[in-house]
Amino acid sequence: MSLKVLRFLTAGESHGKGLVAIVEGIPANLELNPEDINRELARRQKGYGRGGRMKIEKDKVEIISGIRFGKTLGSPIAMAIWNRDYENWKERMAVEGKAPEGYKPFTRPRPGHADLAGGIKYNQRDLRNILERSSARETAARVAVGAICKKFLSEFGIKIGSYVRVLGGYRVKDMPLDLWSRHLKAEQSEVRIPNPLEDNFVKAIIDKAKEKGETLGGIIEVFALNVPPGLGSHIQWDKRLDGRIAQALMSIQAIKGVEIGSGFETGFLPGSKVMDEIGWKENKGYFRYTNRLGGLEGGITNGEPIVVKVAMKPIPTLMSPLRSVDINSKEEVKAMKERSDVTAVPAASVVAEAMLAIVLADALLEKLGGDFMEEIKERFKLYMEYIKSF
Ligand code: EPS
Repeated sequence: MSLKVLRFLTAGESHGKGLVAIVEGIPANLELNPEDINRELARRQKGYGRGGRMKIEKDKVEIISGIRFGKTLGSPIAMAIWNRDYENWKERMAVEGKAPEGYKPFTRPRPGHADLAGGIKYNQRDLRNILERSSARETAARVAVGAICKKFLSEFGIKIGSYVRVLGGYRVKDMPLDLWSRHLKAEQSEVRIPNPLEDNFVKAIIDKAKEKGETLGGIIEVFALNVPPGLGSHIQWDKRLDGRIAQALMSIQAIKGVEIGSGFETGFLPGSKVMDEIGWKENKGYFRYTNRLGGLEGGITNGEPIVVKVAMKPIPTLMSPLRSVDINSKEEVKAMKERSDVTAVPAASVVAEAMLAIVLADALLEKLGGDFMEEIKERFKLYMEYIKSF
């Protein structure tokens, strides 16, 4: 399944020259400057429990095309994020020539990473050739694309946020806060949780895992506010927005579960405890008394916040490695280890925002059509008036 109006591709290896993204379909005359993108890239780099790499990188975007004098042109936007670490990998990642003297290919695949499956698929006996692209470093490029989509959505009052609910098996205490306040609190937290009192506790869990050579996963909640009803459609499987959101989020490295609204819990409840009753008020129009279905019914937005939970597995690179097999000798060995993160759940939270922003920008453009911001805004205004009168 792909996007309907927007298109984007990323390229780049983790320790190669850099990451590249091309996004097509962003309308003309959207105000955009590199700072809008760099802010998001910096957010992705944060998070307690990351390894040494984030001390090396200071991710900044270089815009190559599609923007002139601070406004989009409607043409493809090409972006590059250069890897600082490439300096240390130049010989080992060279485009031409041969591997340097003494270079040892990577032959001990890590369970849980793409190493072995990818090696078999692409006939690569140096599994680094798989690792380099499967690494979550690629998510920097997605965040750059997501930043543009967020900027586009903000022109229509649509806001996207996230926070961490579970990290390393610890369920953060539920806060009596609205979604946006949770997001704002998480922005202040090194582990992106909405309760600052628990920051040190969660950090201690990460420290302990690090001591043991372990890694940690978690559960993130990502949401979108002020999304108008009527995005997506019930009429065909690939038009359903819930499916499109799930696919986009599931495609993030290490994500193993996506749940919309109360998701799996709905299987344990009777219908009366699952459906969101409908109300209407003069100043508000239609509304729901609850939002258990996460803002989506029949694959269509219903005007309530879109709320999605995302489960991330622990990072597969373990400093106390698990059993594996050397692909040359076929002997039992311990899996390869190299610098990695203890947890990247807080960073994945920012990546999830980006992917949700991309899908929603696509769905809004699908709904409204148009090539430049002024006409799209006019159409949005008319559409919102129509909804009020319905
Ligand atoms: C990442 C960069 C990587 C890892 C991480 C994500 O850098 P390096 O491999 O040089 O340490 O920190 O990737 C993984 C955990 C993984 O399994 O691939 C980044 O920029 O987010």
